[in-house]
Amino acid sequence: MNQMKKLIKNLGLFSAALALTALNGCKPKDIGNAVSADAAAKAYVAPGKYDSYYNFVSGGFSGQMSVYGLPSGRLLRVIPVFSVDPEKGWGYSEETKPMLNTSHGMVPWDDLHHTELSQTNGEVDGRWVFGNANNTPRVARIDLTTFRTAEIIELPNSAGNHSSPFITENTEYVVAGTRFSVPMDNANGDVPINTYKQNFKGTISFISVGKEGDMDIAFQIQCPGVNFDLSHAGKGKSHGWFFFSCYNTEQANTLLEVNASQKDKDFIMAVNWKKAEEYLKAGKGKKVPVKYAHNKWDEKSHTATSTIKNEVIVLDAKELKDICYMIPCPKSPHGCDVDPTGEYIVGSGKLAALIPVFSFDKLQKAIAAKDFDGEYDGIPVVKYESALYGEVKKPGLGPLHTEFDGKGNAYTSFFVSSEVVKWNIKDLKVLDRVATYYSVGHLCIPGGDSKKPFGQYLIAYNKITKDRYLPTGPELSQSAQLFDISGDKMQLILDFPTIGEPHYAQAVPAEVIKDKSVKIFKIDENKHPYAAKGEGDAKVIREGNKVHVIMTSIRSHFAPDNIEGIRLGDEVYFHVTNLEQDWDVPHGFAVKGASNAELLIMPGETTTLKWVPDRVGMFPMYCTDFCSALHQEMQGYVRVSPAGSNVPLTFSLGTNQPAASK
Ligand code: CUK
Ligand code: CUA
Repeated sequence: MNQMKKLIKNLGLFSAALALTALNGCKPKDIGNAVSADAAAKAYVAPGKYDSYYNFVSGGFSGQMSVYGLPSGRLLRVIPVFSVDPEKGWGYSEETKPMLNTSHGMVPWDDLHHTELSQTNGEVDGRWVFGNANNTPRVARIDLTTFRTAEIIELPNSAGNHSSPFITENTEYVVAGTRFSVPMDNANGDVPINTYKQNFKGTISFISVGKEGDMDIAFQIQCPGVNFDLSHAGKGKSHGWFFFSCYNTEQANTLLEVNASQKDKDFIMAVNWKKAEEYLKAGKGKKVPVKYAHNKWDEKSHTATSTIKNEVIVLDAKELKDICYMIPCPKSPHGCDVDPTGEYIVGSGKLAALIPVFSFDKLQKAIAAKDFDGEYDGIPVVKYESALYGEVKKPGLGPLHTEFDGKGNAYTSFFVSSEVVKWNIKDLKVLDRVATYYSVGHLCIPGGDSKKPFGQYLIAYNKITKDRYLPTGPELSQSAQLFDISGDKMQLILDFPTIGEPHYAQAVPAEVIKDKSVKIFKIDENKHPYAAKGEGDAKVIREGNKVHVIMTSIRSHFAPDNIEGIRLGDEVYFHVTNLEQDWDVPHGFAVKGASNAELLIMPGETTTLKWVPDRVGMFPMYCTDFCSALHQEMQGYVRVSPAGSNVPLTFSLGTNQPAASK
C-alpha cells in the first residue's frame, strides 16, 4: 500500500518530473543519437518513387485521420472524419453536413483515438479503416477506394467511446466499449454523481458490418459501471471472444488519479460474443428506447443522409452469466492486445512494473472448471493464476500498448520510462530496448494486431516532442519515430512530425490499396439532384427566397459566371458540378463574405455551398484550386440588390449583361 501511495505520488508529480525523467533520467547517453549511417538510406524513398506502406494515423484531438507513406514519413493526406474541415468543405457543404449530425444535433468536432483496418481471415484487407469519436460516441468508416468518410454511427448508452473501434477477424463486428460509465439513456440521468455505484453502467456495443460496409448496432451488452479503456478481438482459436481492459473497478467518481488506483488489480473483461449472439437469437435481449444518428454517404448522389434511430437491443451481463468474465490484471490496465495466434492476451497496467500475459487455453479451462474468485458486480472473476500464462519481469515503467511482428516477438511501449521493449512471447524474456523521444503512447507495426503482421517497421507515436524539432512557440507538433525491426535490434531510422495527437495507427502494404484508388467520379453516374452534366444544364432558379445556382466548372471558367437579381434576404445555394473527367483536376469555389468555407469539388462531383448575403453589393466568386494556367481567370460576379428589388434574375457566361436602365 505504501509503495502504491508512493507510486501515485510519483505519478502525480509526473508531469512536472517528466522533463527531468525524459530529458535527464531516461535520456540515453548516445543522444546524438542511435542513428547510424545507413538509417537515412533505409527511410529514403527517391523522388517519384512510392512508399511501401500506407500508414493510417489517428489525429486525436484534431478529430481527423492522416495518411502517411512509410518508410518516408511523407504526409499523403488528411481525411476529415469527425471535425469540420474548411479546406475540403467537410461539414460546410450542404452534402457533408448530415455526416456530423448526432442526437445532440450537429457536432463539429471530436477526438479520434484509434484507427482499425478491416480484416478478412484475420489479415488486413484494405477495404475500410474505422475510427472512434471519444467525446460524442461515434464510429466512422472510411472507404479506402476514395479515402473519404463513408459512414458514421452514433452509440447510445455510451460516453467517452475510447475502447473502440476494434474489429473481429472477418470484420463481422466493430466493437466499442464506453470509457465513462453513465446512467443508461432511458434511465433518469438526473441523479447525484455519488450514486455512481447504483446508477452508472458500462456498455459495450457490437456494430455489425455488412458486405458493403454498412454499419448497424447489432446489440449492446450492459456491464458493471467501470471505465473500459481498450480492447482487442480474439483471433484464430480465440475468435468469438473479445477482451477489454477496465480501470476504475473501484467505481470512484472523483479524483480518479488516486481513487481509481487503490486496487492492486483491475480487470480484463473477456466477452464470449458468440454466446451473446446465441442469447440474442433466443430473444434474451431487451429492446431499449434510445436516440442515435446513423449517417451515410452516397457515392452516386455525392450526398449524405442522417437518420435518427430509436431502439437498441441490450443484453444484461449480470443476468446472462456466461457472456462476460473478469480476469484480474495488475494496476489500471490500458492496452489489451492479442498476439497473432490468438493464444496470448497482453494486459498493460499503466502503474505496473511487469506485463501479465494471459493464456486463452488456460482461461477456457478455468471457466469450464468454474475456477472463480467470487464475482464482481454479478460477473464471475477468474482466478489470476488460473488465466495467467506468465509475467514479463522488469520490462520498464508504465507499459501502455503492445504490437506483434509475426515472428514470435512482442513490442511494448513504456510511457514513463520512454522506451520500446521487445520481448519474446513464449519465454517472456526481454530481448531489446530502445529509447523514444519522448514518452511513447501507441505503437504500430503494419498488420501488427492481425494474424499476419509485416514485421519490417515499427512506429512509435510519442506524446512529448520537446527538443526534437525547431521550436515553434509553446505548441509543438507531435512526433513519430520509425524503427527498422527486421533485425534482432531495433534501429531508429526516422523522426517525423504528425497532425493532431496520434494515438493508435495502423498500416498496410501499399499494394493492398493503391490500385483500387478511385481517380474520378463518372459524370454520367452523378445522381445529385442539382447536378449539371454540361454547361447547357447550368441555370439559376428562384423558389421563394431560395435561389439555386446550378453551375459547372471546367478549366477555366464557371457557367454561369455573372448572376444578377439576388436580393437581400435570399438564401443562395451554389450547386457546383466539376465537369472534368481527369485525375487530379479539382476545382474550388468561394464567394466573398460567406460564413462558411470553400468547396473543393472532385472531377464528376456536385457540391453545394449555402450563402446568405448580408449586404447589398457586388460579390466576387472564384476557383480556389490552381487548376490551369488560367486558373486566376476562373472567376465571376454575383450582384446583390435590396430586398424587394425588381432587378430580374439573370445569369450568363461569355456575354456581358445588356446595360439595364438602372
Ligand atoms: S490511448 Cu492514447 S496512448 Cu486513447 Cu489508445 Cu493509449
Ligand atoms: Cu478551377 Cu482554378
